[in-house]
Amino acid sequence: MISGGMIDQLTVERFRADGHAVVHGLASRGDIDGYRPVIERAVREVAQRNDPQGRIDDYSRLFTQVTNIWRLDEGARRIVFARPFAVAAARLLGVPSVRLYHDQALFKPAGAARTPWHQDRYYWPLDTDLTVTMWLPLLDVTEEMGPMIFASGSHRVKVPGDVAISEGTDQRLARFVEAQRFPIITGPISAGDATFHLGGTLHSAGANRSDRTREVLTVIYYAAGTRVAVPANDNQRVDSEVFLPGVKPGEEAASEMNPVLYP
Ligand SMILES: O=C(O)CCC(=O)C(=O)O
Repeated sequence: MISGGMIDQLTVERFRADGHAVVHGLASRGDIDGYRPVIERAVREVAQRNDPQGRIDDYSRLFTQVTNIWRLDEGARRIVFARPFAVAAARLLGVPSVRLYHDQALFKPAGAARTPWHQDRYYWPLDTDLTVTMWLPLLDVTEEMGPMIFASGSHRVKVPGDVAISEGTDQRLARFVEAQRFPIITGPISAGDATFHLGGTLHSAGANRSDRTREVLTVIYYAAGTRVAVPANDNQRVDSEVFLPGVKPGEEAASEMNPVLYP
Protein backbone atom coordinates (compact mmCIF):
# COMPACT_ATOMS: atom_id res chain seq x y z
CA MET A 1 0.00 0.00 0.00
CA ILE A 2 1.45 3.31 -1.03
CA SER A 3 0.39 6.28 1.04
CA GLY A 4 1.80 9.43 -0.61
CA GLY A 5 1.46 12.98 0.67
CA MET A 6 -0.20 15.95 -0.93
CA ILE A 7 2.16 18.55 -2.29
CA ASP A 8 1.36 22.01 -1.02
CA GLN A 9 1.47 25.18 -3.08
CA LEU A 10 4.56 26.47 -1.26
CA THR A 11 6.54 23.38 -2.28
CA VAL A 12 5.42 23.85 -5.90
CA GLU A 13 6.46 27.52 -5.84
CA ARG A 14 9.81 26.66 -4.25
CA PHE A 15 10.45 23.99 -6.86
CA ARG A 16 9.75 26.38 -9.73
CA ALA A 17 11.91 29.15 -8.24
CA ASP A 18 14.81 26.97 -7.05
CA GLY A 19 14.73 24.06 -9.52
CA HIS A 20 14.53 21.53 -6.68
CA ALA A 21 12.43 20.75 -3.59
CA VAL A 22 12.05 18.19 -0.83
CA VAL A 23 8.69 16.47 -0.55
CA HIS A 24 8.12 15.14 2.94
CA GLY A 25 6.10 12.02 3.63
CA LEU A 26 5.81 10.95 -0.01
CA ALA A 27 5.91 7.34 1.18
CA SER A 28 5.46 5.87 4.65
CA ARG A 29 8.31 4.15 6.45
CA GLY A 30 6.35 0.93 6.03
CA ASP A 31 6.26 1.44 2.24
CA ILE A 32 10.00 2.06 2.15
CA ASP A 33 10.70 -1.00 4.30
CA GLY A 34 8.71 -2.99 1.74
CA TYR A 35 10.56 -1.45 -1.25
CA ARG A 36 14.07 -2.05 0.04
CA PRO A 37 14.35 -5.84 -0.37
CA VAL A 38 12.72 -5.67 -3.81
CA ILE A 39 15.13 -3.02 -5.07
CA GLU A 40 18.13 -4.62 -3.37
CA ARG A 41 17.35 -7.90 -5.13
CA ALA A 42 17.14 -6.22 -8.54
CA VAL A 43 20.42 -4.40 -7.95
CA ARG A 44 22.15 -7.58 -6.79
CA GLU A 45 21.00 -9.58 -9.80
CA VAL A 46 22.17 -7.04 -12.40
CA ALA A 47 25.40 -6.25 -10.53
CA GLN A 48 26.29 -9.97 -10.42
CA ARG A 49 25.97 -10.17 -14.20
CA ASN A 50 28.34 -7.15 -14.59
CA ASP A 51 25.86 -5.83 -17.13
CA PRO A 52 26.67 -2.19 -18.12
CA GLN A 53 23.06 -1.86 -19.48
CA GLY A 54 24.22 0.20 -22.46
CA ARG A 55 26.08 2.80 -20.38
CA ILE A 56 29.18 4.33 -21.99
CA ASP A 57 30.40 6.12 -18.85
CA ASP A 58 31.78 4.07 -15.99
CA TYR A 59 30.65 5.38 -12.59
CA SER A 60 31.35 2.09 -10.83
CA ARG A 61 33.77 3.73 -8.40
CA LEU A 62 30.85 5.89 -7.22
CA PHE A 63 27.85 3.59 -7.38
CA THR A 64 26.33 0.29 -8.14
CA GLN A 65 23.94 1.66 -10.73
CA VAL A 66 21.03 -0.33 -12.14
CA THR A 67 18.66 1.15 -14.67
CA ASN A 68 15.04 0.30 -15.44
CA ILE A 69 14.48 -2.05 -12.54
CA TRP A 70 10.76 -1.84 -13.47
CA ARG A 71 11.48 -4.25 -16.31
CA LEU A 72 13.14 -6.80 -14.06
CA ASP A 73 10.42 -7.65 -11.63
CA GLU A 74 6.69 -7.03 -11.03
CA GLY A 75 7.35 -5.76 -7.49
CA ALA A 76 9.89 -3.25 -8.79
CA ARG A 77 7.44 -2.17 -11.52
CA ARG A 78 4.77 -1.41 -8.91
CA ILE A 79 7.22 0.75 -6.95
CA VAL A 80 8.52 2.71 -9.96
CA PHE A 81 4.97 3.19 -11.30
CA ALA A 82 3.57 4.26 -7.91
CA ARG A 83 0.95 6.89 -8.59
CA PRO A 84 1.84 9.31 -5.75
CA PHE A 85 5.36 9.69 -7.21
CA ALA A 86 4.06 10.46 -10.70
CA VAL A 87 1.40 12.80 -9.30
CA ALA A 88 4.14 14.69 -7.44
CA ALA A 89 6.23 14.93 -10.62
CA ALA A 90 3.28 16.24 -12.67
CA ARG A 91 2.29 18.75 -10.03
CA LEU A 92 5.81 20.09 -9.62
CA LEU A 93 6.28 20.41 -13.38
CA GLY A 94 2.79 21.91 -13.73
CA VAL A 95 1.76 19.51 -16.49
CA PRO A 96 -1.35 17.34 -16.88
CA SER A 97 0.54 14.14 -17.70
CA VAL A 98 4.00 12.60 -17.29
CA ARG A 99 5.85 9.73 -18.91
CA LEU A 100 8.70 7.65 -17.55
CA TYR A 101 12.15 8.34 -18.98
CA HIS A 102 13.79 5.68 -16.85
CA ASP A 103 14.40 4.65 -13.27
CA GLN A 104 17.78 4.10 -11.69
CA ALA A 105 18.83 2.52 -8.42
CA LEU A 106 21.95 4.28 -7.12
CA PHE A 107 23.68 2.38 -4.34
CA LYS A 108 26.72 4.35 -3.13
CA PRO A 109 28.96 2.11 -1.03
CA ALA A 110 30.70 3.16 2.18
CA GLY A 111 33.84 5.14 1.36
CA ALA A 112 32.76 6.21 -2.16
CA ALA A 113 33.70 9.72 -3.26
CA ARG A 114 31.36 12.64 -3.81
CA THR A 115 29.22 12.76 -6.94
CA PRO A 116 30.66 15.53 -9.17
CA TRP A 117 28.62 18.62 -10.10
CA HIS A 118 26.57 18.05 -13.22
CA GLN A 119 23.34 18.84 -15.02
CA ASP A 120 21.13 15.87 -16.02
CA ARG A 121 19.72 17.38 -19.21
CA TYR A 122 23.16 17.15 -20.83
CA TYR A 123 22.49 13.39 -21.09
CA TRP A 124 18.91 13.44 -22.33
CA PRO A 125 17.81 13.80 -25.98
CA LEU A 126 14.49 15.35 -24.97
CA ASP A 127 13.19 18.54 -26.53
CA THR A 128 11.92 20.05 -23.27
CA ASP A 129 13.01 21.58 -19.97
CA LEU A 130 10.08 19.83 -18.29
CA THR A 131 11.96 16.86 -16.86
CA VAL A 132 12.23 15.99 -13.20
CA THR A 133 14.21 13.43 -11.20
CA MET A 134 12.80 12.00 -8.00
CA TRP A 135 15.58 10.91 -5.59
CA LEU A 136 14.02 8.59 -3.02
CA PRO A 137 16.29 7.27 -0.25
CA LEU A 138 15.54 3.76 0.97
CA LEU A 139 16.94 4.55 4.41
CA ASP A 140 17.63 7.70 6.45
CA VAL A 141 20.50 9.50 4.71
CA THR A 142 22.63 11.34 7.24
CA GLU A 143 25.07 14.13 6.39
CA GLU A 144 27.94 11.64 6.46
CA MET A 145 26.25 9.32 3.95
CA GLY A 146 26.31 12.03 1.27
CA PRO A 147 22.89 13.55 0.59
CA MET A 148 22.11 15.55 -2.55
CA ILE A 149 23.58 19.06 -2.95
CA PHE A 150 21.72 21.58 -5.12
CA ALA A 151 22.78 24.92 -6.59
CA SER A 152 19.49 26.74 -6.10
CA GLY A 153 18.24 28.66 -9.12
CA SER A 154 20.92 27.26 -11.44
CA HIS A 155 18.26 25.87 -13.84
CA ARG A 156 17.61 29.44 -14.98
CA VAL A 157 21.18 30.11 -16.11
CA LYS A 158 22.96 28.87 -19.22
CA VAL A 159 25.98 26.86 -18.07
CA PRO A 160 28.97 27.48 -20.37
CA GLY A 161 30.78 24.53 -22.01
CA ASP A 162 30.51 20.78 -21.56
CA VAL A 163 28.67 19.56 -18.46
CA ALA A 164 29.36 15.80 -18.63
CA ILE A 165 30.35 14.21 -15.32
CA SER A 166 34.14 14.31 -14.95
CA GLU A 167 36.76 15.54 -12.50
CA GLY A 168 37.62 18.55 -14.69
CA THR A 169 33.98 19.53 -15.15
CA ASP A 170 33.38 19.15 -11.43
CA GLN A 171 36.02 21.74 -10.61
CA ARG A 172 34.89 24.11 -13.33
CA LEU A 173 31.23 23.83 -12.27
CA ALA A 174 32.16 24.27 -8.59
CA ARG A 175 33.84 27.57 -9.57
CA PHE A 176 30.80 28.51 -11.67
CA VAL A 177 28.40 27.80 -8.78
CA GLU A 178 30.53 29.92 -6.47
CA ALA A 179 30.91 32.78 -8.95
CA GLN A 180 27.14 32.88 -9.60
CA ARG A 181 26.50 32.82 -5.82
CA PHE A 182 23.81 30.18 -6.10
CA PRO A 183 22.70 29.18 -2.61
CA ILE A 184 23.92 25.62 -1.89
CA ILE A 185 21.17 23.50 -0.38
CA THR A 186 21.86 20.14 1.21
CA GLY A 187 21.06 18.22 4.37
CA PRO A 188 20.07 14.86 5.80
CA ILE A 189 16.86 13.32 4.51
CA SER A 190 14.59 10.72 6.06
CA ALA A 191 13.31 7.53 4.46
CA GLY A 192 9.87 8.37 3.03
CA ASP A 193 10.91 11.88 1.95
CA ALA A 194 12.25 12.55 -1.54
CA THR A 195 14.00 15.35 -3.39
CA PHE A 196 12.92 16.39 -6.87
CA HIS A 197 15.10 18.38 -9.28
CA LEU A 198 14.75 19.73 -12.79
CA GLY A 199 17.03 18.48 -15.56
CA GLY A 200 18.67 21.92 -15.70
CA THR A 201 19.52 22.20 -12.00
CA LEU A 202 23.20 21.84 -11.16
CA HIS A 203 23.68 19.28 -8.42
CA SER A 204 26.17 16.96 -6.79
CA ALA A 205 26.14 14.73 -3.70
CA GLY A 206 28.47 14.18 -0.79
CA ALA A 207 30.96 11.35 -0.30
CA ASN A 208 29.70 8.39 1.70
CA ARG A 209 31.81 8.74 4.87
CA SER A 210 29.63 6.28 6.80
CA ASP A 211 30.03 2.51 7.05
CA ARG A 212 26.71 1.80 5.27
CA THR A 213 25.67 1.75 1.63
CA ARG A 214 23.56 4.77 0.70
CA GLU A 215 20.61 3.14 -1.11
CA VAL A 216 18.51 5.35 -3.35
CA LEU A 217 15.90 4.86 -6.07
CA THR A 218 15.59 7.58 -8.69
CA VAL A 219 12.77 7.93 -11.21
CA ILE A 220 12.96 10.39 -14.09
CA TYR A 221 9.75 11.80 -15.60
CA TYR A 222 9.05 14.20 -18.46
CA ALA A 223 5.98 16.03 -19.67
CA ALA A 224 3.88 13.79 -21.94
CA GLY A 225 3.90 15.17 -25.48
CA THR A 226 7.65 15.89 -25.41
CA ARG A 227 9.50 15.20 -28.67
CA VAL A 228 12.86 13.54 -29.15
CA ALA A 229 15.66 15.99 -29.94
CA VAL A 230 18.54 15.48 -32.35
CA PRO A 231 21.25 14.04 -30.05
CA ALA A 232 23.74 16.76 -29.12
CA ASN A 233 26.52 14.43 -27.88
CA ASP A 234 27.47 10.74 -27.60
CA ASN A 235 25.67 10.32 -24.29
CA GLN A 236 22.43 11.55 -25.86
CA ARG A 237 22.94 9.23 -28.84
CA VAL A 238 23.24 6.21 -26.52
CA ASP A 239 20.36 7.37 -24.31
CA SER A 240 18.19 7.70 -27.39
CA GLU A 241 18.90 4.08 -28.41
CA VAL A 242 18.55 2.63 -24.91
CA PHE A 243 15.67 4.63 -23.42
CA LEU A 244 13.71 5.71 -26.52
CA PRO A 245 14.13 2.73 -28.86
CA GLY A 246 12.69 3.15 -32.35
CA VAL A 247 11.77 6.83 -31.87
CA LYS A 248 13.37 9.34 -34.24
CA PRO A 249 14.21 12.99 -33.57
CA GLY A 250 11.08 15.11 -34.00
CA GLU A 251 8.74 12.25 -33.06
CA GLU A 252 6.91 12.05 -29.75
CA ALA A 253 9.05 10.47 -27.01
CA ALA A 254 6.65 7.61 -26.46
CA SER A 255 8.33 4.23 -26.95
CA GLU A 256 7.22 1.13 -25.05
CA MET A 257 9.94 2.05 -22.52
CA ASN A 258 8.17 5.34 -21.70
CA PRO A 259 4.70 4.56 -20.35
CA VAL A 260 2.42 7.35 -19.15
CA LEU A 261 2.62 7.15 -15.35
CA TYR A 262 0.05 9.85 -14.71
CA PRO A 263 -2.87 10.11 -15.17
O1 LIG B 1 22.91 9.99 -5.85
C1 LIG B 1 23.82 10.69 -6.24
O2 LIG B 1 24.93 10.72 -5.68
C2 LIG B 1 23.62 11.58 -7.43
C3 LIG B 1 22.29 11.39 -8.08
C4 LIG B 1 22.07 12.29 -9.24
O3 LIG B 1 22.91 13.02 -9.66
C5 LIG B 1 20.75 12.27 -9.88
O4 LIG B 1 19.90 11.45 -9.51
O5 LIG B 1 20.53 13.08 -10.79
